[in-house]
Amino acid sequence: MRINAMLLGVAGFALAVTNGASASVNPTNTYWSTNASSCVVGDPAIQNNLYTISGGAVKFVPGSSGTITLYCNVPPNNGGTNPTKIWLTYKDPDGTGANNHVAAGFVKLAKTNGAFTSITNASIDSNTTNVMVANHIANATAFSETLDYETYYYYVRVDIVRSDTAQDEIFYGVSLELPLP
Ligand SMILES: [Ca+2]
Repeated sequence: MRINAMLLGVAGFALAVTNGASASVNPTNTYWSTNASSCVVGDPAIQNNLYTISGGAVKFVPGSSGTITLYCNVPPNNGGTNPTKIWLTYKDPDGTGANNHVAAGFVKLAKTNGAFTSITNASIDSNTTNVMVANHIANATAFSETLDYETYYYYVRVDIVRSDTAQDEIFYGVSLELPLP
């Protein structure tokens, strides 16, 4: 029993080393990422019981409509290269139709006074493509932002908007990338 425990310990260590090695193979594409349910939901969606979580993704409670806003913290990534792409994994069953969509934008707040700035070219919207199944999109034009955590807080805002309750759009996750993965 004691030997088995020792062997398991060795196996666990070997696995950790393997994971560490594989993680370092391609370390530069993703600056930051999160699954949907790890973001904080804005209170209108909470007060109106609009959202539900399934498998780490966020979507509307059946029959409900409106806007679910999520705020996803982007903490400092020491050693990370400045990202240029925002990448969204989602489902928008009416494609370019305007009744339903998922949108994301990269935002910064000044540490001195909370002044809000949407970072130029760092917004994406599922209505720009007619794919109606689970999909991913990224901004076509690279954004240029030298991340400065001494001066700003950073986050990604995601809006899941639904007016047609027959459509079941989903927000799975979002990331900041360099270059386009
Ligand atoms: Ca749509």
